This record gives sequence, structure tokens and C-alpha cells, in this order.
Amino acid sequence: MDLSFIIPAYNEAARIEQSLAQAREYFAPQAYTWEVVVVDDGSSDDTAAIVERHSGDGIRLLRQPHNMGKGAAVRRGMLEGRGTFRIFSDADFSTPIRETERMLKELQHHDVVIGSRAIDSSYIKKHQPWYRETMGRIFNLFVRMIAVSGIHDTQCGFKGFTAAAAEAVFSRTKIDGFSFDVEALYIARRLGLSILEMPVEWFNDERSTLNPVSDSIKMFRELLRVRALHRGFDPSPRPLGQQDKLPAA
Ligand SMILES: Nc1nc2c(ncn2[C@@H]2O[C@H](COP(=O)(O)OP(=O)(O)O)[C@@H](O)[C@H]2O)c(=O)[nH]1
Ligand SMILES: [Mg+2]
Repeated sequence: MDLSFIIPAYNEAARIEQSLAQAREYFAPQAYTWEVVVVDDGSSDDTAAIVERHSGDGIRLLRQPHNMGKGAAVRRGMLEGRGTFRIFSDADFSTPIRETERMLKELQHHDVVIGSRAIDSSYIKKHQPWYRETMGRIFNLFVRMIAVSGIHDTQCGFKGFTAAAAEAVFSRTKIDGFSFDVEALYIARRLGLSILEMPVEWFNDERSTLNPVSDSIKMFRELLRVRALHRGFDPSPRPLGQQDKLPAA
């Protein structure tokens, strides 16, 4: 399997069907092998049922036992994905799926490639509301001071990893919420992996599952924990994940 395309989904009944259709249309003609892994995060709406209906032929559904957070959902998809390359994307495809092509190219040369909205604003075709952009800038300023220097947008929901990088990073992440991106990059740095911040197109979907107040507070709390969580950092190899085991004969 060449590519696992992972979609964390929490109460996405209104958007997921269209995204799955786009994914199918985009991946069907590709020369590589692929799977789309939707991780339903204990949605209280019909998300799981909708994905179930579309599953098969490359689309599969993983279900979290209850709502655990985007970080936990992405970790699960990254570790259960079988692809040589593993990309995760927000369910609303604010970064269009066609950016997969450039990301896969860059993943030939880097362990981790992260989509970015902060390098070149000409890529932003539809902006987030001004307060979300401002909050994002402030958050990223703190990220650079506290956890990972030199990266301008850690929060874009479109990132890719080689299988080895995905294994090494997501077997170590502990943050279940929205600051997991920062933690993942922090770990990647400590492991000495190469990280490329790549500008990607962004067509913001104004429907948001984030609460600008309560989720921001949670994200700051998580951010402050990143270093402490990895104080006794151990860079030695981890036990092999499921996908590294030989398939049963
Ligand atoms: N797993 C999980 N994913 C979530 C949660 N909240 C949002 N998401 C997912 O995170 C992604 C980004 O959410 P979105 O509402 O588009 O946020 P925004 O575009 O940053 O305002 C989507 O794929 C959501 O389904 C949650 O509590 N758990
Ligand atoms: Mg969105």
C-alpha cells in the first residue's frame, strides 16, 4: 500500500459524504495504491453510518469508543494505516485533496511535510475569520517560543509522514486534543527527522467544530505540557506497531 489518507471526523455528517466522493474521484485514476481511513471520533450524529455506507473499495472506517479528541483520532489512523506514506486531512478538505500530489513528491525527500498557511498568503483562497487567524498567529508565536522554533503554522489540518516517521512520532504522542500537531512536531524534531513546511492552498469552510474560547484554552494548556510530557525522552526504537508485523500466513 503506497498511501494512507487519514480523515479524523467528529460530527461530520454534513460534510463527510462530499469529501469521500472527492477522495474517490481523486484517487481512482492514480497509479499508486491507496486507502482512505476515516476515524470516527465518537460522533453523536450519523458520521459513522454514512462512512460505513461508503466503505469498501479503498475506504475504511475506524471507530473510537467515545469522543477522545482529534489528536487521539489522528494517532489511531496514523498507526493503523498501512501506507508507505500517511497523510491526514481535516474532513472538510479546506486544503484541497489535489495537494496530495505535491505532498507525496516532497515526502520523497523529507520525513515529515506539513501544510502551511503562513508562508505564502497567495495560497489562501478563502481566509479563516479574522479572529481565528489572529488567534492562530498568537498560538503559533507561543509554539515557537515554547515548543518548536522555526515553524510558522503548526495547526494546518494537512500533514504527511513517511511510514517510519508516522510510527516513530505517533507511538510517542500523548496529547489527545488539538495541540497534538505541536507535540508531533516537537517529537519529530527530537528524533532528528527532517520537516518541511510547505505552503498549501486553503479554502476555509466556515462551519467549524472548534469553540474559539474553550478550545483555545484547552490548546494552550496542552501546549504548556508538551515539554514536560517528554522530559525523559527516549529516542530508541519503539516496539513494532501492528502494521510492521508479518501478515498472517
Ligand atoms: N477526532 C476529533 N476530531 C475533531 C474534533 N473536533 C473536530 N475534529 C476534526 O478536526 C478537523 C478540523 O475541524 P474543523 O471543524 O474543520 O475546524 P476548523 O476548520 O479548524 O475550524 C475536522 O476533521 C473535524 O472533524 C474532536 O473532538 N475530535
Ligand atoms: Mg475546517
